[in-house]
Amino acid sequence: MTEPLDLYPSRIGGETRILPRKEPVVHGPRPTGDGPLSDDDLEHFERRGFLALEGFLDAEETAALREEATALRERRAGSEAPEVIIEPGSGEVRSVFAIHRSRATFAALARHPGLLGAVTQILGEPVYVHQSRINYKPAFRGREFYWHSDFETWHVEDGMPRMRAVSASLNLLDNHVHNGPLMLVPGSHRNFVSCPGVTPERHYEQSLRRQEYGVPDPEILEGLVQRGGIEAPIGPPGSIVLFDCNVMHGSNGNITPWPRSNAFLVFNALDNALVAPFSGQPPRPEHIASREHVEPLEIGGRG
Ligand code: 6CS
Ligand code: FE
Repeated sequence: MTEPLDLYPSRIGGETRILPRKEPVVHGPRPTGDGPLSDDDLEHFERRGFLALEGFLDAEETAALREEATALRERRAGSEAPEVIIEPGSGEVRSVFAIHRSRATFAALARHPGLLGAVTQILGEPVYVHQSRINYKPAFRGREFYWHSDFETWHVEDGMPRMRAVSASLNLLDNHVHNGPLMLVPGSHRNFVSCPGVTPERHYEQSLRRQEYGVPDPEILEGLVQRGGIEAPIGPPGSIVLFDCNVMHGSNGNITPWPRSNAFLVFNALDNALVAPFSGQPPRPEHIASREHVEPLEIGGRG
């Protein structure tokens, strides 16, 4: 069988390069048929690479997820489980992965009519969960997530062929200007930043704590920000940000008394399922990148 073509070579030992995006951003039909997103919403997502929706979930729905996330962190504190990522420099829980598989409430969230409906409008075909996690960004000790494109990592380290995935970041607690909200560079999704260097073996054991490979050079980042600026969609619990897999984003550390805990679900188009990692290295574990659990999601269903 011929090797799938690497449409976005990165970390192949060369210099940083900027490559044009080869895929549409919104794949679904326009004018849109039925679905939670309006044509304006889809145009906004297409132009900027993300869409912030306040009050996406009501207080009761959000409280149930927040309680689940709190209980999960308390149960997992000090855990050696591979799904649990500990903050560098402290014993605090930084992230817990694969929550859509371990917790029924988050499995249901992946099938929430408003969320799955919106993602399906954007991707234009059945989707499955590529990755899920809670980033707790704990009070006082929540460390930063340096600038990166998720797709660059998912392409190189997970073998995601094309830019046909969407992330949803749900605020479980208040995201405000002080406690390290998600920052995105509008319009940065239109170009692929091919990164220098070569991926170290088992890179995820380091990168999920502090990412040093697959990050743009300062000059590149400066250019992207000069063109698009930086936006940090703040909002109360229940707010959600849908963002394209290739939009440049990151978040600052949190030294405030207020944790910034967000749940992330990553939806990948079924026909964009993972192939062999383009890094040539062994695939990352299932709890970081779904290879076996790729059942297409049905609204409200079990699928
Ligand atoms: O490597 C990954 O898949 C993870 N890394 C970051 C910084 N964002 C996406 C994802 O959680
Ligand atoms: Fe990310």
